[in-house]
Amino acid sequence: MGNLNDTIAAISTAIGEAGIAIVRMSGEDSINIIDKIFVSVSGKNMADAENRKFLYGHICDGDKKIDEVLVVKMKGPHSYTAEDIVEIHCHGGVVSVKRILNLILSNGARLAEKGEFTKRGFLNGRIDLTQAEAVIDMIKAKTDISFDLGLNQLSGALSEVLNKLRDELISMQALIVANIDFPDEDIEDAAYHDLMDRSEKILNKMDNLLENSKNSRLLRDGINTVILGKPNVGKSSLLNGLLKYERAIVTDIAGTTRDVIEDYINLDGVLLKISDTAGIRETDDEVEKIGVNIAREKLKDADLVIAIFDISREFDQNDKEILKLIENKKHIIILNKDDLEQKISDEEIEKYFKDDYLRLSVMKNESIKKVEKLILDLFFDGELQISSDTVLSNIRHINALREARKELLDVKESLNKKVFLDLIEVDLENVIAHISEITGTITTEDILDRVFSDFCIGK
Ligand SMILES: Nc1nc2c(ncn2[C@@H]2O[C@H](COP(=O)(O)OP(=O)(O)OP(=O)(O)O)[C@@H](O)[C@H]2O)c(=O)[nH]1
Ligand SMILES: [Mg+2]
Repeated sequence: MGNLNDTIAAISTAIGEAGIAIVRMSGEDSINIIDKIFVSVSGKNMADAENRKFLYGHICDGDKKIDEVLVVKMKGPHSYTAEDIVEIHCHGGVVSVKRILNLILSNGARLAEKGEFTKRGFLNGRIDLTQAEAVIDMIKAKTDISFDLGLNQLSGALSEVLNKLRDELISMQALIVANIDFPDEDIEDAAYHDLMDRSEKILNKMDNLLENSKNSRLLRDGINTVILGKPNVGKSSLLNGLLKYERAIVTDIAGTTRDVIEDYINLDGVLLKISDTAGIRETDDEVEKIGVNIAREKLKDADLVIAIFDISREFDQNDKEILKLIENKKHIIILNKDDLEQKISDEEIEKYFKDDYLRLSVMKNESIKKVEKLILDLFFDGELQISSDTVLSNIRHINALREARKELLDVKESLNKKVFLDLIEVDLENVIAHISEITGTITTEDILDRVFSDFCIGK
């Protein structure tokens, strides 16, 4: 990604018809560039304009007026990127923004890459990496809860928790350094004891964070739900019922759904990312076969599987196969088509499903409500509070903290065995590195690329 000395520009609002749109620039040349292309009605230029106050006028290419605009500057370091920023508020729609952007680019700015404005905020030390990630989380949030998680993270709440952990680890390290090669064995013994105590306390904190992260990850990213069943059991009917509109085609022909159909459902504030799949059965039809394989693939990442069985048909090999597929997955079993004559015997129901099922007809509104309630109960015990200290929700953070925890367990083990302190110090350094990776105190181009490639251009 480009250096920090050049000036970047991008359209920051969504492209399309709208009341207004915003084009912005960041970098040391921003104000020079705007003064070449902006003519204010008051005659003032942007260099002399008051900080954070709009000037009204026109963007002009020589004598030609490009658009009527409002322009504001935000001098660094008190800006989003911590650099000089200029925003041009112009008419919405595609023509105006493109004309203005092109004019800016031909006057020396470079087109910003994805997330580059936020990345500059990070590289210039205004925010840490978790705060930068919070920005994209908020933009992509589909529920109030996931938005609030982002807002909380943006405030630096997570950074504070992690920095504290890091400080505690660093003070352990200081203690080690002070005691390496200490001739007095009693003092050395006390040091091992003290270090053991401290690592236990830190491990507890890590465990709490990881435990809380289970729900918050689901709240942030949504519960990945896959509907599974042999053909014609009512999978697409359930999807439509949950979505409250006819998203998928429903027919009485087995094998209607062939591709995976995905959509989002906001369940009382909880996001459900739901996939309706092709009915699973042995088939010679090549297209259907691909669909069946994709359905099996989908299962791997599922947080929840809703398996549907049709009680108006015989219980067969395909059904057994589906039961096997969901064995080790968090699941809900639906015995569907309760309004029709039952063909599965009571004995079979008892044998294969015990009492782990909902018996209903997905065509009925009240059934859909039952399914919704069961999903929420399964994940949140009916309680949908995110506790105020639940702040770890990003899978990158969770993985790094897991690594840190693993290394700290090794440290504890070594302390127990009274391994030489200088060796323990090396392991401790790794724990600290994993924590620093989360906030971005230590980072690599690779991590940054991954984080910012998720952004849109202009943010
Ligand atoms: N009587 C009755 N019919 C149902 C019920 N649920 C679904 N159906 C019907 O069963 C047929 C199949 O429904 P779909 O929702 O398309 O089933 P599917 O599992 O998605 O089928 P494939 O996509 O072919 O795998 C349709 O004719 C539905 O109207 C139910 O509870 N009762
Ligand atoms: Mg279907």
